Amino acid sequence: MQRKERTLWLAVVGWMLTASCGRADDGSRLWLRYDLLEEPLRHSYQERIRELVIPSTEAFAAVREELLEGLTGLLGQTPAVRESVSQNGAVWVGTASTLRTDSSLIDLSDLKELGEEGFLIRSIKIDFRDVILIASQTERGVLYGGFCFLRLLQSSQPIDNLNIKEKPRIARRLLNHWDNLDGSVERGYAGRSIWRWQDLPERIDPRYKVYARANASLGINGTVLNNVNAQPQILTAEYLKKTAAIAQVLRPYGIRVYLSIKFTAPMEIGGLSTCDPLEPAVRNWWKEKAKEIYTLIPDFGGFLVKAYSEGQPGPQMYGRTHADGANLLAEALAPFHGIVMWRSFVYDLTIDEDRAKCAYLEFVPLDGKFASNVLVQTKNGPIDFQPREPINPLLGAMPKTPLMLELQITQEYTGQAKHLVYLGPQWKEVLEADTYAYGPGTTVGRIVDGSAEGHTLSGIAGVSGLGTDANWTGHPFSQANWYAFGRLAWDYTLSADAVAREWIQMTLTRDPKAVNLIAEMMAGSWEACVDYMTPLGLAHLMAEGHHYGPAPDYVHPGRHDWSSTYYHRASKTGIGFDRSSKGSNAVSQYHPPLRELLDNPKTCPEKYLLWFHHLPWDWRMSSGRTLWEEMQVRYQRGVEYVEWMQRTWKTLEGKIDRPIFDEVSRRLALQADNARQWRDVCLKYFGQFAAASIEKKNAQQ
Ligand code: BDP
Repeated sequence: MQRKERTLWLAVVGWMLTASCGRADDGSRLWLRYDLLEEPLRHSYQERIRELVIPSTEAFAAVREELLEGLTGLLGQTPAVRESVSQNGAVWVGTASTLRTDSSLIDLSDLKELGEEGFLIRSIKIDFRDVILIASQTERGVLYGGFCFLRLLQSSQPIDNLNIKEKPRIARRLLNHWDNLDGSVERGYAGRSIWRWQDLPERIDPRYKVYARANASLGINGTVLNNVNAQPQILTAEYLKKTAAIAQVLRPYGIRVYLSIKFTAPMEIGGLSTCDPLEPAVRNWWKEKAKEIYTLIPDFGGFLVKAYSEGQPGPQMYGRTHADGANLLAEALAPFHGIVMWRSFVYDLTIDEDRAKCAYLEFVPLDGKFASNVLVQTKNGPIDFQPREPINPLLGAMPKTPLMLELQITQEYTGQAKHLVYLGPQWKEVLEADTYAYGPGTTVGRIVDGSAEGHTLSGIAGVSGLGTDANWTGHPFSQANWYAFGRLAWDYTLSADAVAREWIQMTLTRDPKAVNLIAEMMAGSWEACVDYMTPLGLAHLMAEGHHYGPAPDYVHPGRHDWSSTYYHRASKTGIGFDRSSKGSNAVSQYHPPLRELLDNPKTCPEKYLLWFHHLPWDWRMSSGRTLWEEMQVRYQRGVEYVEWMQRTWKTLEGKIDRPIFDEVSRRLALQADNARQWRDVCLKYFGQFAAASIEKKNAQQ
């Protein structure tokens, strides 16, 4: 063989080997890998999916393309595309209007109740032929139905007798990017911003479309492109053109763009001398700006605002309130049906010494004062995305205002992209938590979806942290958090475990044993992180600035609420922040009987114990151990869980694509080191106080 031929031959053999072992995956395809299914599953699906009946119009282009790509990949053959059912095994896709013109044989009476985004997937017979119907009132609903159908195949579900009806519980399901215009990402751990502002609007990165598909596959229908610590330039004509170019790629996938705005924009880019929300010139500026935006982006979603918080400007500069500020923007957006998402993440300690109380004290008096197109966007807990927090007391305390829930997908305080921490269980804990606002059963989910208070406007946001890394999220398992956020935003009654299993099968492996093991790893990974970082209701022990490693002794030179010691208050007498009625009385911000439950250290759930109480080191826990012993057990338990994940993952060698397997192995090793470090640093630090207290007690005896 000639040298050239030999090289070619080797290349072909190499390609065949890779193809036969499955594609070496770098994670870039996310859960949209449509690799060939195994037999006999594939064959059974092929029988049911011989042809795809779908309109050839532009409105159906996205779902048509996705179904064709998905089915071809999974089944190894391309279904025939037709305009009407011609054989057994048809998948018939359409909206109420396209389906009705085709046949009067199908009953579409229940489509209306599914709203604009809902869909049904149903096994029916047409002229004795087996047909799978995917239908909705709108093309967007059909797209969601199409993705749902593909998910069934990707996760090996039976498709014989389908009768699925779904509609989202929450209306606005958004990602929040904390991306800066220079390409950096605040709290992003997966490379640079995916938005290539310098290339826009001329050059459209192909990843925008993958992003749109991935989000649409989950039902995410909006995205805030830029950081809440906003730069005013985003509202200049130049950047609005760039934004419009992104909007154009996302539109066919039902995703609207929104922008974070800076309150001083009228001064910084508009040349005004004030940004007082009651000033006519300011109101006019925003109105004109809204017109300009909607001329370029007719379906623009609205504004997200961080005001008067952590150095951001706000209406308070002019003695005005959050409501005055929000209503100024709401007035400008209203003619175009845009909304304002005004954040409640504020902690002005002149209002109260206890940071956890501040937002409630500022916002509750404003209930009823916000315009009807304003949502108050509220983090799940009262402080700031700690590994675990009790629910934010604002949830259930502003009946006249729709509250949008803000969760953090990017793992700022949970090991960033280095730790395997599946946040599905955290979000379930939040969404299922009972606020008791209108009696038992008033869960956070029911506040957020609007049902408890009768709001039609409802929303949920996840801070994304996505970046230019090939796998989008840095840690391959952080993809699962993006996935889980989207699925729970659509339907928060899904179980975290079910969602994890879908993701595993679509992304990593369909081997049932491997799926079980990985699901088990994921299930306890968040609780483990809580254990090795901040067990028993502790919070904010992370190093200042990067928020990664442990620094329980940290004291900020200027702000005590940025010091670890402010949060844990460890001393010889005990540990914890007394927020009971004898302390800061933050418990009073919760509804009874939750208030009383939290107020009493004997009934306060132990997971929140030190959040609400300052207790002596020998406080007796339900386990019979002292508080100090329990802390040691928890820190150790967290470490052991990570070491167990490491061992378990090793047993999966050969079952997971090599690059992903290696990447996860490396990161688990680092996580185990980090967990041990967290345990050792925290126990050593707290141990000094515990030991001193024990010595003192012994001396007294
Ligand atoms: C904190 C982050 C900070 C954000 C802030 C926010 O550390 O970078 O700007 O939240 O939500 O978690 O505004």
